[in-house]
Amino acid sequence: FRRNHHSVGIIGAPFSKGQSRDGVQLGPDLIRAAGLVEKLKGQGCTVKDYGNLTFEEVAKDETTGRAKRPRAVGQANKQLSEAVRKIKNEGHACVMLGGDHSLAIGSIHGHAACGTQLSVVWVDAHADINTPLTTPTGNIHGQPMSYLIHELRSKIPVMPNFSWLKPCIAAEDVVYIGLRDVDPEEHYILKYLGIKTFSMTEVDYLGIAKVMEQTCDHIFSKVKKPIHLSYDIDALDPSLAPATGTPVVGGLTYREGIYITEHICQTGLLSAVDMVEVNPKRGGTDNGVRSTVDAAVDLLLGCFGRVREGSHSADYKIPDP
Ligand code: 4U7
Ligand code: MN
Ligand code: MN
Ligand code: MN
Repeated sequence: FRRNHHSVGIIGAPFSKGQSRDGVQLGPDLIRAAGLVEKLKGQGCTVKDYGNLTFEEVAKDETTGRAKRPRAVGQANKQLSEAVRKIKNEGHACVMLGGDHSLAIGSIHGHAACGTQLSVVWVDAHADINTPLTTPTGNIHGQPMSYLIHELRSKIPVMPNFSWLKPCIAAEDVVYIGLRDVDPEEHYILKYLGIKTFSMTEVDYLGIAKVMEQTCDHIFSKVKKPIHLSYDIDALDPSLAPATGTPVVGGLTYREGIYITEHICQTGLLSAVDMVEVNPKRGGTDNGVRSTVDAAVDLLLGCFGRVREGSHSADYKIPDP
């Protein structure tokens, strides 16, 4: 028996200032235009679309430490945190459509603000755990985890528009899947905190089924906590999802990517999902953009009950002639 009555709340965050490439702010509307809401309803979900957040221009947003545009990123994430908290309090599984991955700061913070301790499953080519002092690029989309993890609290400088943010995730409650482009400083942090990681090497060695089994063993080893799935589309191989700002060769196949969502859905504990880093101004061709956006939609459908074997409603009967 499959629980297919997901109630889903969608929030769009057309924000791009966590990195420097134009276009990623178009993600939410593009993913909607590919039929996300209708397709979720078509598989039996109840859906409430909360629309897009609007972000104001921030003047004189100078770099602090090495982090670029901290005021804009801090302000946008504060707004997002409040929106996600509201959607969770209204009883929905929250889908956050980005936008760049700096938005995980507000999305995870707002999710955690509902009180319970969370597990985070981070699917990405990158670890996004640079601190504002280790970042090689200054882009905050490569840093969100460092602001969220309790154990890194003393390593984060004071930043403008970040005073609302308190760390809310324990290092032992995080699992990474799909890593293949990790900076040396990030690698040190991952080892230092003992964070569970499945790089593409482990995906190759174990296969995605064992990776997901071990992911769940890890996050359920103590109590069963709600899951926050943060899905960066660049986890997928660029042959499949080229329309993204920081593609890295050697990524997840479509089937591996979907399997992750099916498995997480089956736990019954999926509570919020981020779908980020879709950028239609990258990726070259129309086909490249379409394949990226379609993959993003399919991953979200997998999160909320779609199974490849097919399904039917409980009261279906074969018509008699
Ligand atoms: B994404 C990078 F240096 N690590 O910090 C950085 F390689 O959200 C890339 O995962 C970050 O796409 C990529 O800028 C951020 C870089
Ligand atoms: Mn990435
Ligand atoms: Mn990312
Ligand atoms: Mn990226």
